[in-house]
Amino acid sequence: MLIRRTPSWALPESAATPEHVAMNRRRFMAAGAGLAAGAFAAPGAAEAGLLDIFKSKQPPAPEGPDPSAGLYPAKRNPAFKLDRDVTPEKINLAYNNYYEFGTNKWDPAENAGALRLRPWTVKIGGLVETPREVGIDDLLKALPLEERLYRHRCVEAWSMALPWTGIPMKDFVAWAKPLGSAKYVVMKTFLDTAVAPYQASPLYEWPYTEGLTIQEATNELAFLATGAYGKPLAKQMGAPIRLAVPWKYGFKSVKSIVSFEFSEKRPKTLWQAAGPSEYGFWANVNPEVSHPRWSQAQERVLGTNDRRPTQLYNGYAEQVASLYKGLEGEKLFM
Ligand SMILES: Nc1nc2c(c(=O)[nH]1)N[C@H]1C(S)=C(S)[C@@H](COP(=O)(O)O)O[C@H]1N2
Ligand SMILES: [Mo]
Repeated sequence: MLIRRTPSWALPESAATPEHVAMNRRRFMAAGAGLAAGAFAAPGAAEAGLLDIFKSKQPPAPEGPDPSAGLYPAKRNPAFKLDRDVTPEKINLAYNNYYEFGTNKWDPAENAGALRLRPWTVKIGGLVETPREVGIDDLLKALPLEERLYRHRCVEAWSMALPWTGIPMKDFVAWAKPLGSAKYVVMKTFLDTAVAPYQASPLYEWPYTEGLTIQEATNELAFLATGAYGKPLAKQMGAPIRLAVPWKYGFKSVKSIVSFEFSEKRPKTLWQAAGPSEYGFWANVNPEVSHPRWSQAQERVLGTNDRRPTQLYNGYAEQVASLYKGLEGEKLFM
């Protein structure tokens, strides 16, 4: 029998069940009768079954060296400073939310090896001057990389701090040339159940979908991370390109992006579809607005025994608060 040693920093506050998923388990039970007869006995069984299929069919794909490795480390932009230590890399590599590869924090590190990073094509479409498809290496050549130190605050009330490398999103948006009518940029993760078995799970509307307003996407903080800790991103962290919007709860920072679509319409995100009473479009960090099932007043700082007070907009109010003037009627903090 396999006994997993869980390091102390990985212990969640209350339960072993990832907090995102608890509500979905209930939803699953409620919906259970309507599902394909006998396909899944219970969520636990569904998850175990998906993992078994995955493990028998998908040995980690062998890949050559990352062709973008020479771009790292990139020059650090000194404008972005931390009020705490950087979280050790080994923690960031071992404690992940990437539900395509499983719902336990250690699942993505074990399972994301099946993801193939080349060729990787990014589609840019919708309300743009010229829709196009670009290979990740051409994108990395077209737009200069820089390193930034950012905090990261998950809606589950844990936090990290890390050195991302990537493309300021406002540079990317300028390069994509959206039309004046575009109000949102919608981002999606790849969809391939052969690689990511949990995308066969009926609990969520795949692929993982997120969005920002154009004003948010062109704010100086919005960042498209292609690396971390001075090298290309690890698969479990969302290689080869993921969003980093540190003033919002972590679920906004969509991983392994394959499409950017500029739109007049606000998208329905995966988490909004899964739990509309718990997860919204804006998801700005606010210690005074509790999640329906837990407080957001404090956060566990991974890799330490610290518990810190959470800050409004995760400490980035100076850069982003003005984005929300006139939107006070919206649910900005869920
Ligand atoms: N495609 C995809 N992107 C995702 C997620 C996910 O499950 N799938 N989880 C989100 C959540 S809840 C968090 S906290 C961060 C975690 O990023 P990290 O594992 O690099 O810390 O990724 C976000 N992006
Ligand atoms: Mo999260």
